[in-house]
Amino acid sequence: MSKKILTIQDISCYGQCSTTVALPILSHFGIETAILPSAILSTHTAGFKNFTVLDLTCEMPKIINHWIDEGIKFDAIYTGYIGDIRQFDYILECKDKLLKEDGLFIVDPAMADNGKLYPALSNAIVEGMKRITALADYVIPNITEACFLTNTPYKEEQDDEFINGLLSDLLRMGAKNIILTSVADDEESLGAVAYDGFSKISIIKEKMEKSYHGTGDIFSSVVIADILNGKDLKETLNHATDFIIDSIEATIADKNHFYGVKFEDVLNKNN
Ligand code: PXL
Repeated sequence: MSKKILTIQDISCYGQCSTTVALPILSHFGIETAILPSAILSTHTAGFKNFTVLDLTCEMPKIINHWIDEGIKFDAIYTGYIGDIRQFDYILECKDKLLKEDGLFIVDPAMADNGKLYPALSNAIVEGMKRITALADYVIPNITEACFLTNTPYKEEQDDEFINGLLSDLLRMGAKNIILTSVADDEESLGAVAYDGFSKISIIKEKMEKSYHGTGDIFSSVVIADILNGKDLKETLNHATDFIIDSIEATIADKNHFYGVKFEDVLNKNN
């Protein structure tokens, strides 16, 4: 039977990130989706100026209460970009009241990259992300987000001590499984590491010459679909990293396509 997921993140109306990538990917891999939108933006906030934002915090309790009345329950909750700190209480209410007892609470703390918070976000969002990370069955941060979550100074050079420190700090905070992205062995490589406190799985591949916005959301969506479909974690990380590489390859020749990747071409080849 197909699994049912609730994703809580923004709708960036244009720009191929958050909800507009999570839904098609999860559906493609056979997961039934529901959304609790945190905000509606005209575009994402990285690479576009003068974007508009409609905060949807006030609508959240109404939607949640209706679902509670209807007895709706999910196999997983997947949180992404959150623009308002009041929403963390609602996320935790969803976890308490809408998630099945054996359901998975999965946090992608989509808030930062390349050493910096995304433009519209404040440190209060980091504190909220720490709260939900502590309760996560899976947390999927990039290195920058892991640094913010663990109060570790960000640095470009990575070594085992730095990566292991981030993984063990996240585990100590309460996250049960960590999937750390943007991990590299050297300047020519990039990949992800999964850690559950016992074993560490690293999948590091050749780094693409260009990076694109939205690839973190795509990576998380593929990983989450695979986890819900019962795939083994090594296979999952291989699948998700290849999916990103193929999406970048499908995009790179189109110079006008600066805002995201053409993941649709890759979905067509993934059955
Ligand atoms: O891809 C993460 C993301 C999601 N939603 C919005 C964003 C970003 C990253 O900048 O701006 C609105």
